[in-house]
Amino acid sequence: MAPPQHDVIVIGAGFAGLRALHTLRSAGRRVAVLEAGDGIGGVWYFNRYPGARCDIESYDYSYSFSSELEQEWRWTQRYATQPEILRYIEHVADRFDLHRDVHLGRRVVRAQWDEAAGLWELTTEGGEHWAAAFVIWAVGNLSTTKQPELPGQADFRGRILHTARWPHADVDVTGLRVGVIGTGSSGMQSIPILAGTAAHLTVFQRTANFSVPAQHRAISGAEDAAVRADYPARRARVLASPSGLGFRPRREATVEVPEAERTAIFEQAWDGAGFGFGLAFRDLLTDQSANDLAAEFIRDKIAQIVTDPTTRELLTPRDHPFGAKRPVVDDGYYATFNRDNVSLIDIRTDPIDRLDASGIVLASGATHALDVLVLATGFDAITGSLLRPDIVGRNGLSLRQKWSAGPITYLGLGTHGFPNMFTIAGPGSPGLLINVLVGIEQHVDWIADLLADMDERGATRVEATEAAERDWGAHLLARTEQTLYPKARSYYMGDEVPGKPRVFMLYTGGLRDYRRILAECVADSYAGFEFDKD
Ligand code: NA7
Repeated sequence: MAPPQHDVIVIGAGFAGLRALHTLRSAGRRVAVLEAGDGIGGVWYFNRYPGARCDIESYDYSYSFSSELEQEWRWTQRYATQPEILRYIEHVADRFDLHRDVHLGRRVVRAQWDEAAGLWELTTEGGEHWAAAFVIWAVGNLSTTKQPELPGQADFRGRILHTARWPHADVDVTGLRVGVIGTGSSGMQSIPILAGTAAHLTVFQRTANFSVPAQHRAISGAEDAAVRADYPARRARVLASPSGLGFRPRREATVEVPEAERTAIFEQAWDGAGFGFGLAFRDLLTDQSANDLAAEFIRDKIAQIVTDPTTRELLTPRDHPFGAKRPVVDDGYYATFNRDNVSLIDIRTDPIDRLDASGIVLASGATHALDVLVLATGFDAITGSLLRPDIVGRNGLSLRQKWSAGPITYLGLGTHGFPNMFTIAGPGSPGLLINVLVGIEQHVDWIADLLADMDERGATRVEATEAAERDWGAHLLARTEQTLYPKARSYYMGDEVPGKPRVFMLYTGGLRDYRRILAECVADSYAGFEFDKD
């Protein structure tokens, strides 16, 4: 076989893959990015549904590696919309000449480690072969979409759209009867907008979810200038914060704060913190009584907003702790249910039985006629896009086999039996529990440093040890047990896909602790990784 033309193949051209390309190429490595989609941007390329926005503030959900980039890009909204984020990604790709190494329309279906050659051999859906010594999976936590089992889809005369595969051309629902299944972020963000033009909107809800107001606003010129002047300090605050959002929770235990003061703190967070509401106090996700107080505060807010008593009760989350399932940051979600053209259907008590020619038929036999059905049903999260391709490591071990009872990693970066393979912001790392942009940049820099260290050692192979990943797994579990996360059915726990192992897949210790752990690993000469030359 001819020698490979690349040192590193990166899978995925979203924020993670593009950052990996830029950083590793700048370090002199030959890098190719293989992307399944027809454009760059990952989730921001695919999730074009109305109302799609980031719920982390724009300045913090942006690359930090270039002060020139920071200074030249002008964010216009506190929470950037999907089109604005995609424009930013395109700008970065142009600015750093990334397109030439990104190969679109290449879905990797197989990756096989060749022990003798010390290479990963990759096969795409189209039958192309690629090879490199290192492979980096930058495939995202929320990229393999979940299509619910809906018998009768072929009979339905209307249109079916998935929020994460939204058409590029505008979808006009003016005067149409629209149904939405799913009330996670995608559903809750799109529902108020669809309600504005649809003749009637019917929301099919399985689980009532907690949501806090986004408080969207445009960024003024003065505010922008102030942020630009303070960028390094802002980045430092982000890195020092537990979730990469730039602010620290209050230190007191929630229950110890007198009621009036506590309510004032929750009010302030409700009015301005957006996603940071969950950090109003440090113990909201670790102490049930603290969580009950936050949950009750939100339930009261819902009661104040929603006028119809039956709808209000259905919208009120009561079956899981606040934040244990990903809460939403919305713009007018609850108030949307006061509109005459919006109705809420509880499919927990009366599940969807099938589609027929005119719409949805429930188990009770009730029917809902629709012209458009929107599936906001989410993803096979965190591991979905890593287990979809057939990844085969040393001695023919497949990743699907190895992870059959849940993902096993060391630091969320490597896994034993799969040499020279890394995952970015994936299982075993803080992943989606922190500002994922920060997690991505941290991982890419860490991998780049590791490869440089290998050059110095004269090593060509690196692999996590079995002992290190066993210890990391035990640590992940111990940290998770200190939290309320296991009390909810959520995609963090694998509950979103029937049959998926029920195990919490991310590191719950927060950004600061995770950064310390990665730094200690480096300081200890990459303890827990084995090299072919030490
Ligand atoms: P989510 O948050 O996983 O939400 C999916 C929603 O769809 C949720 O309400 C689900 O109900 C519902 N769902 C999923 N499958 C079904 C079926 N089969 N029947 C009925 N209802 C169903 O995905 P999103 O796209 O909204 O958001 C993903 C992330 O993007 C979000 O967390 C942010 O990080 C940004 P359930 O709660 O499972 O009962």
